[in-house]
Amino acid sequence: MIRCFVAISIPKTVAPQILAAQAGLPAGRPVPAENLHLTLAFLGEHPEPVVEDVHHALSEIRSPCMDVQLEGLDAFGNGRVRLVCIRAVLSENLARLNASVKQAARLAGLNLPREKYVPHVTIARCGSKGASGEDALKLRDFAARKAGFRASFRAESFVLVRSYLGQSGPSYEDLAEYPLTWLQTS
Ligand code: 2AM
Repeated sequence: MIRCFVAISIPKTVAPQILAAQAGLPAGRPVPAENLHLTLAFLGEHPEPVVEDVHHALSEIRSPCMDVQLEGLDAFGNGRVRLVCIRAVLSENLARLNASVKQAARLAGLNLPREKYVPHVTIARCGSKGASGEDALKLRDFAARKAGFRASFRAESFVLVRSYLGQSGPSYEDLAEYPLTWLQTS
Protein backbone atom coordinates (compact mmCIF):
# COMPACT_ATOMS: atom_id res chain seq x y z
CA MET A 1 0.00 0.00 0.00
CA ILE A 2 1.17 3.50 -0.77
CA ARG A 3 0.26 6.38 1.53
CA CYS A 4 0.33 9.51 -0.57
CA PHE A 5 -0.74 13.09 -1.09
CA VAL A 6 -0.50 15.80 -3.72
CA ALA A 7 1.30 19.02 -2.86
CA ILE A 8 3.14 22.10 -3.97
CA SER A 9 6.75 21.94 -2.81
CA ILE A 10 8.23 24.84 -0.90
CA PRO A 11 11.17 26.25 -2.89
CA LYS A 12 14.58 26.24 -1.18
CA THR A 13 14.59 30.06 -1.42
CA VAL A 14 11.50 30.34 0.80
CA ALA A 15 12.29 27.58 3.28
CA PRO A 16 14.66 29.79 5.34
CA GLN A 17 11.87 32.34 5.90
CA ILE A 18 9.57 29.57 7.07
CA LEU A 19 12.24 28.12 9.33
CA ALA A 20 12.74 31.59 10.80
CA ALA A 21 9.01 31.67 11.59
CA GLN A 22 9.45 28.41 13.53
CA ALA A 23 12.05 30.04 15.78
CA GLY A 24 10.96 30.17 19.40
CA LEU A 25 8.30 27.48 18.99
CA PRO A 26 7.17 26.90 22.61
CA ALA A 27 5.89 23.31 22.18
CA GLY A 28 5.29 20.67 19.52
CA ARG A 29 7.71 19.15 17.05
CA PRO A 30 9.02 21.45 14.28
CA VAL A 31 8.62 20.18 10.72
CA PRO A 32 12.11 19.84 9.14
CA ALA A 33 12.89 21.95 6.04
CA GLU A 34 12.78 18.96 3.70
CA ASN A 35 9.22 18.11 4.81
CA LEU A 36 7.68 21.56 4.27
CA HIS A 37 4.92 21.52 1.66
CA LEU A 38 1.53 22.95 0.76
CA THR A 39 -0.91 20.04 0.52
CA LEU A 40 -3.40 20.10 -2.36
CA ALA A 41 -5.08 16.83 -1.41
CA PHE A 42 -4.36 13.98 0.99
CA LEU A 43 -5.14 10.75 -0.88
CA GLY A 44 -4.72 8.11 1.84
CA GLU A 45 -3.34 4.57 1.39
CA HIS A 46 -3.88 2.72 -1.86
CA PRO A 47 -2.48 -0.23 -3.81
CA GLU A 48 0.17 0.64 -6.40
CA PRO A 49 -2.07 0.20 -9.50
CA VAL A 50 -4.56 2.70 -8.03
CA VAL A 51 -1.77 5.20 -7.39
CA GLU A 52 -0.62 4.68 -10.99
CA ASP A 53 -4.14 5.54 -12.19
CA VAL A 54 -4.08 8.66 -10.02
CA HIS A 55 -0.68 9.55 -11.51
CA HIS A 56 -2.07 9.29 -15.05
CA ALA A 57 -5.07 11.42 -14.15
CA LEU A 58 -2.82 14.05 -12.50
CA SER A 59 -0.66 14.10 -15.65
CA GLU A 60 -3.68 15.34 -17.61
CA ILE A 61 -4.12 18.48 -15.49
CA ARG A 62 -3.44 21.75 -17.32
CA SER A 63 -3.26 24.53 -14.78
CA PRO A 64 -1.33 27.81 -14.78
CA CYS A 65 1.78 28.69 -12.79
CA MET A 66 0.80 30.82 -9.85
CA ASP A 67 2.10 33.07 -7.13
CA VAL A 68 1.49 31.50 -3.74
CA GLN A 69 1.18 33.97 -0.90
CA LEU A 70 1.84 32.92 2.66
CA GLU A 71 0.25 35.11 5.31
CA GLY A 72 0.33 34.73 9.06
CA LEU A 73 0.41 31.76 11.41
CA ASP A 74 -2.38 29.67 12.86
CA ALA A 75 -2.74 27.05 15.58
CA PHE A 76 -5.24 24.42 14.36
CA GLY A 77 -7.33 22.08 16.46
CA ASN A 78 -10.55 22.00 18.41
CA GLY A 79 -9.67 22.87 21.98
CA ARG A 80 -6.30 21.19 21.76
CA VAL A 81 -3.68 22.40 19.28
CA ARG A 82 -2.97 19.71 16.69
CA LEU A 83 -0.55 21.68 14.57
CA VAL A 84 0.89 25.11 13.91
CA CYS A 85 0.87 26.27 10.32
CA ILE A 86 1.40 29.17 7.97
CA ARG A 87 -1.74 30.07 6.07
CA ALA A 88 -1.70 30.34 2.27
CA VAL A 89 -4.03 32.72 0.45
CA LEU A 90 -6.70 30.76 -1.44
CA SER A 91 -6.25 32.45 -4.83
CA GLU A 92 -8.50 31.54 -7.73
CA ASN A 93 -5.68 29.57 -9.35
CA LEU A 94 -4.91 27.65 -6.17
CA ALA A 95 -8.60 26.86 -5.64
CA ARG A 96 -8.88 25.63 -9.24
CA LEU A 97 -5.78 23.49 -8.92
CA ASN A 98 -7.11 21.96 -5.69
CA ALA A 99 -10.41 21.18 -7.47
CA SER A 100 -8.60 19.70 -10.50
CA VAL A 101 -6.43 17.47 -8.31
CA LYS A 102 -9.45 16.17 -6.38
CA GLN A 103 -11.37 15.61 -9.60
CA ALA A 104 -8.43 13.69 -11.07
CA ALA A 105 -8.17 11.51 -7.95
CA ARG A 106 -11.92 10.81 -8.03
CA LEU A 107 -11.74 9.97 -11.75
CA ALA A 108 -9.11 7.41 -10.80
CA GLY A 109 -11.59 5.88 -8.36
CA LEU A 110 -10.65 7.48 -5.05
CA ASN A 111 -13.37 8.41 -2.63
CA LEU A 112 -12.12 11.72 -1.21
CA PRO A 113 -14.02 13.48 1.57
CA ARG A 114 -15.82 16.65 0.47
CA GLU A 115 -14.22 19.06 2.90
CA LYS A 116 -13.39 22.73 2.67
CA TYR A 117 -9.88 23.38 1.40
CA VAL A 118 -7.83 25.36 3.90
CA PRO A 119 -4.41 25.81 2.29
CA HIS A 120 -1.55 25.83 4.77
CA VAL A 121 2.04 24.82 5.36
CA THR A 122 2.39 22.90 8.61
CA ILE A 123 5.46 24.07 10.54
CA ALA A 124 4.94 22.10 13.79
CA ARG A 125 2.96 19.04 14.86
CA CYS A 126 1.74 18.23 18.35
CA GLY A 127 1.25 14.46 18.14
CA SER A 128 -1.98 12.52 17.82
CA LYS A 129 -3.46 13.93 21.04
CA GLY A 130 -2.47 17.52 20.37
CA ALA A 131 -1.26 20.08 22.89
CA SER A 132 -3.52 21.16 25.72
CA GLY A 133 -3.45 23.49 28.73
CA GLU A 134 -0.42 25.74 29.06
CA ASP A 135 1.22 24.39 25.89
CA ALA A 136 -1.89 25.10 23.81
CA LEU A 137 -2.06 28.65 25.18
CA LYS A 138 1.61 29.23 24.42
CA LEU A 139 1.21 27.89 20.86
CA ARG A 140 -1.83 30.11 20.18
CA ASP A 141 0.07 33.10 21.53
CA PHE A 142 3.10 32.18 19.39
CA ALA A 143 0.91 32.08 16.25
CA ALA A 144 -0.78 35.38 17.16
CA ARG A 145 2.58 37.12 17.67
CA LYS A 146 3.66 36.02 14.18
CA ALA A 147 0.46 37.17 12.45
CA GLY A 148 2.52 39.61 10.39
CA PHE A 149 4.49 36.83 8.68
CA ARG A 150 4.50 37.24 4.90
CA ALA A 151 6.28 35.31 2.15
CA SER A 152 5.50 34.39 -1.42
CA PHE A 153 6.83 32.19 -4.16
CA ARG A 154 6.02 31.15 -7.70
CA ALA A 155 4.68 27.62 -8.03
CA GLU A 156 5.72 26.09 -11.36
CA SER A 157 4.76 22.49 -10.64
CA PHE A 158 3.03 20.20 -8.19
CA VAL A 159 4.05 16.78 -6.93
CA LEU A 160 2.66 13.38 -5.98
CA VAL A 161 4.34 12.46 -2.70
CA ARG A 162 4.68 9.16 -0.88
CA SER A 163 4.59 9.37 2.90
CA TYR A 164 6.35 6.87 5.17
CA LEU A 165 5.26 6.99 8.78
CA GLY A 166 8.10 6.58 11.26
CA GLN A 167 8.76 6.85 14.99
CA SER A 168 10.43 10.22 14.56
CA GLY A 169 7.77 11.61 12.22
CA PRO A 170 6.93 11.07 8.56
CA SER A 171 9.41 11.07 5.72
CA TYR A 172 8.41 11.93 2.18
CA GLU A 173 9.43 10.86 -1.30
CA ASP A 174 8.37 12.62 -4.49
CA LEU A 175 6.89 10.02 -6.85
CA ALA A 176 6.14 12.36 -9.76
CA GLU A 177 6.23 16.05 -10.65
CA TYR A 178 3.66 17.78 -12.89
CA PRO A 179 4.45 21.10 -14.55
CA LEU A 180 2.10 24.03 -14.31
CA THR A 181 1.72 25.92 -17.58
CA TRP A 182 2.99 29.38 -18.47
CA LEU A 183 -0.06 30.15 -20.63
CA GLN A 184 -1.87 32.13 -17.95
CA THR A 185 -0.70 33.88 -14.79
CA SER A 186 -2.46 34.60 -11.53
P1 2AM B 1 -1.55 18.67 7.81
O1 2AM B 1 -0.21 19.27 7.53
O2 2AM B 1 -2.63 19.67 8.00
O3 2AM B 1 -1.50 17.61 8.87
C1 2AM B 1 0.73 14.58 4.50
O4 2AM B 1 0.32 13.94 5.66
C2 2AM B 1 -0.05 15.83 4.27
O5 2AM B 1 -1.43 15.51 4.06
C3 2AM B 1 -0.01 16.80 5.44
O6 2AM B 1 0.27 18.09 4.96
C4 2AM B 1 -1.37 16.73 6.05
O7 2AM B 1 -1.94 17.94 6.46
C5 2AM B 1 -2.23 16.29 4.90
N1 2AM B 1 -3.41 15.55 5.40
C6 2AM B 1 -4.69 15.91 5.24
N2 2AM B 1 -5.51 15.01 5.77
C7 2AM B 1 -4.73 14.06 6.33
C8 2AM B 1 -4.98 12.86 7.05
N3 2AM B 1 -6.23 12.45 7.32
N4 2AM B 1 -3.93 12.15 7.50
C9 2AM B 1 -2.67 12.56 7.23
N5 2AM B 1 -2.36 13.67 6.55
C10 2AM B 1 -3.38 14.42 6.09
